[in-house]
Parts: sequence; structure tokens; C-alpha cells
Amino acid sequence: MSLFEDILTARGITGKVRDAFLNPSYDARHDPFLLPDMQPAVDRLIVALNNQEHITIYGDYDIDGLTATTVLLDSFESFGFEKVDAFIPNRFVEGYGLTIDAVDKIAATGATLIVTVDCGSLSEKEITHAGTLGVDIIVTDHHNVAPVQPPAVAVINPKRFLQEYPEHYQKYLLKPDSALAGKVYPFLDLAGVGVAFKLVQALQTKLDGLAPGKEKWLLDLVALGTVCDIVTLVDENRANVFWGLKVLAQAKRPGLRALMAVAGVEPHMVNARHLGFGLGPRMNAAGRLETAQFSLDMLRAKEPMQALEAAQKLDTMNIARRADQDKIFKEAIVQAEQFKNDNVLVVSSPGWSHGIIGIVAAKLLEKYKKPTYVLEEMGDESKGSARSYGDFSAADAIRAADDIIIKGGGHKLAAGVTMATVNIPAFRQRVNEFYIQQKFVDQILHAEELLVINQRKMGAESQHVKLELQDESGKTMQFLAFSAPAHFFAEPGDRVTVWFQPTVNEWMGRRSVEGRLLHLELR
Ligand SMILES: [Mn+2]
Repeated sequence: MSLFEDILTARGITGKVRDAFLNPSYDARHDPFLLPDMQPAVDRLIVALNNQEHITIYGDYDIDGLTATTVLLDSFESFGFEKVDAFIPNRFVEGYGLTIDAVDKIAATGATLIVTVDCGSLSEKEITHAGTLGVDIIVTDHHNVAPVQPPAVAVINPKRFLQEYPEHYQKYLLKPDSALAGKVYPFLDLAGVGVAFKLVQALQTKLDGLAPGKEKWLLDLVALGTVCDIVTLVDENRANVFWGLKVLAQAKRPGLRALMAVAGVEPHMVNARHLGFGLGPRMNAAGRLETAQFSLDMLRAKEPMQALEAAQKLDTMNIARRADQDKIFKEAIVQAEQFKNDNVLVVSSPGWSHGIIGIVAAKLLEKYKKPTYVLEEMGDESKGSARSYGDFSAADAIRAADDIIIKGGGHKLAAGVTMATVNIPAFRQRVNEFYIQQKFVDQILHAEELLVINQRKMGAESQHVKLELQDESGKTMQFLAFSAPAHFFAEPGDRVTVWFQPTVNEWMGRRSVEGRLLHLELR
């Protein structure tokens, strides 16, 4: 057996599953009407078509949102909708998701129906507001949902089933023995563009204009959004990416053909890596520097020349983005060195564009192996982006500082936060305290039942402590804490459990490993 076969077997991918994994079938797709609220959404869109209502697709500025927007713009045109436009929020103006201001602007254009993609599940206030202006909303999304759904015509979001029937799913897949088989959507980890594509498949069953099979030409967009949103590449996602790459290889969409050209990607060789590392960063650069509208223009370009101009613009912006990023990264390192004893890095400065600081946070995390918050100081207010790893939740740490921030939230590994600039030092202290309270198993080493052999106070006010601790085998090691809390001053003979970070101490040319104490408990 080849190594490849060994890997497949070790992962349990054998027999029928093996064939489906290697040659995913588009025909194995799931019935779109198994998604929550698909029927009311289709009914409302049929009414909109009959009356040729003005519809606005409300996207997001990331690639998932932009590809999803394009999927709906293209397919609605095929179905015969005549007044459809798109609103892509600007991260520097509106920020992520639906906002009251944006809803007002859209209502003022005469639109009577908004279809969201990749956002909207938690926008109860904005959806209620739209209702008072006579604007209906259909939400299509894949982010986490609220316990009670907002008052939209439909909230098409597979994650609703995870909330309703958590015990029926494992890793986003309906368990094989579930009594709900055939009644609910069996796969919950679709990207935003995947959900939008399901709406197209549902509309196809009721409307003319996009004959069965023709929707497959949209799979280039679905593949791009799915890969760049980093959802799991199994089940329908896997089939959509597999067949989407075949569509991309044909390079029929002028915008993506041009973008592949400027990125140096041969269409017939295109793979998922090219999407994530070649096309993706170029598309994101527009939203990071100015507006994601430029990326949408590229995706929607009809003429080769227009497409090439749009793609070149994105390429130029990506080069500028990289230069900005390098500059900010260098400045951030200088600052990070001042706080290198902290477990969580918090750095900030004016002029660090908040479109870019997320990438800088990721690079600092990589360099220092510490959860990192990077903020742009914008006068009295500062806006930041966080990246984490392991068990430290960037979003939970922000929540622990709830009383000193303006707003914040996100996920475990990536989050955003806004606060008064004067509160940055307090925030730094708070997230570091939060870190120490957590006693992480995978980020902090810890050792149990150590005997205190020696204790030495250091510093002008005896505020630091150095402990010599011995384990069961009789080996000893030094542990150090600067400005230590009182209970760190354990006495010889005490038994303690410690959480620490190993550091290398160099003294008179001799190197030894020392522990930097983070947390200590008396046994
Ligand atoms: Mn998304």
C-alpha cells in the first residue's frame, strides 16, 4: 500500500467513503428545502420577482461575503430580477454586519427587500428597524445564531439546527442513526457562500432562467469563498470545492481569469492553496486599505480589459498592503519587546491601520507564541484586533474587561475590540490577569507537588521572589516571579503546584532553564 493509502486508511477513509472522498459527487448534494426558512424565503422572492421589486444584496467585505454577493447577483439576473444591487459595508465606516445607517441608506434608494449574505443572524435591532421603513429582510448566514430568531421573513442558517438539536450532530454532521434524518439539513458547516448557493438551488426548482446544471458555473465562486473562510472541507463543502476548481480551470469568469493571471496562477493547475494564498490576499487587500467594492467589481467584470484593470488594481493594493504591514510589524516588535514578560501582548499606536492590524497580530503571535492584541489609536478611541491559539479565548478575555471597553467580541482565536485610548494600560493588565486565572493546560506548563527548598526575596522592596523547587525524583529548578503576589512567597518545606513558562537564564556564560512563575497554589 502507498503512503497515501495508509493515510486514508488511518483516517478511517475506506470503502464507499474513500470513493466519495476522492471523487466527491455534486449529485450527492442535500435538498435545499431542508434548511430552516427556505420555503418562506423562496415565496417572498417569487412575490418580489412578480412585482419587479428593488432588491439589495447585503454582503460582507471578506471573500466569503463578496463571493456570496456575486452568486446572488449573477443568479438573480438569470432568474429575471431586473432591479438588484449590492451593498458592501466598508470596514472603516459601517464595520461588520447590518447597521442602522446602512439600512437607512438602502431604504432611501427605494429597495423593499434586503437579502443578507454571510451576516445578519444577530441583527435583531436592525431588522426590526428595516421593518418600520417597509423593508423586508431575508437573512442567509452561517454564523452563530441567537436563541430567538430576529423578525426577518426568513433566517436561512444551518447553525440553527445545531442550537435546536445539539445531540443529533457530531462535527457539524447529522449522526447516522439520528431520528431526524431526512427532516433537517444534515451538514451545518457551509460557508456563507455555500448557504447563498443553496438559495439558488431552491429558487431553481420554482423559477425559470437557470436550467438544472447551469448553476454549476457558480461553483468557482463557491469554492473561493469556502476555502478562504476556512470551513471544514468535508461533505458538501468538499464537493463544491472539488467541482469549483474544475470550473476555475476553465477560467470563464473574466475577473477571476485576470486575477489568476496577475497572481501567476495557471488556470489548469489551480488548487485550493492558490485560492487561500494567491487570490484570497489580493481580494482582501481592497477591503483592508479602502473598500471591498473593488474586489466585487473584479468578480462582476464582464469585459476582459475591465477585468484586467480591476485585477491589477487589487494586485497593486496587495503590494501596498504588504509594505504597510511590514512597517507596522517592525514598529510593533519594538513595542512588544517592552512587554515581553507579559503572557498576553497588547501593543498600540496611532497610524496602525485597523484594516491591517489583524494580520500583524497573527505575525506577532507566531513570533512570540503569545495571544496578541494590536490596536490602532484614533484619538480618544482605539480599535484593535486579536489573535490567539490553544485554550486562551481572545473573545472571553475581552469579555473579562467588559467594564473598561466600548465594545468587543468575536471567536476564541480571533476577536475585535474598541476602547478609550486611556484605558489601554488597564486593558493590558486585565487580559494578563485573565490569562493567569485560566491555568491553561496547553499553554503553560505546570508541575505538581513540588517541595520548596529555598526562598529568596529580591528587589529594593523585596517585591520579587525566587523559589528553588524540588520534584519527586530530587531534581531542582529555580522559579522566578517579578512583583509577586503575597502567596507566591512560599516557605521552605511547603508543597506547591506551579504554572510557569520556561525561560533560559544566562549567567557568567552558563545557561540554565528557569521557570517564570505565573500561578502558584499551596498543597
Ligand atoms: Mn463567512
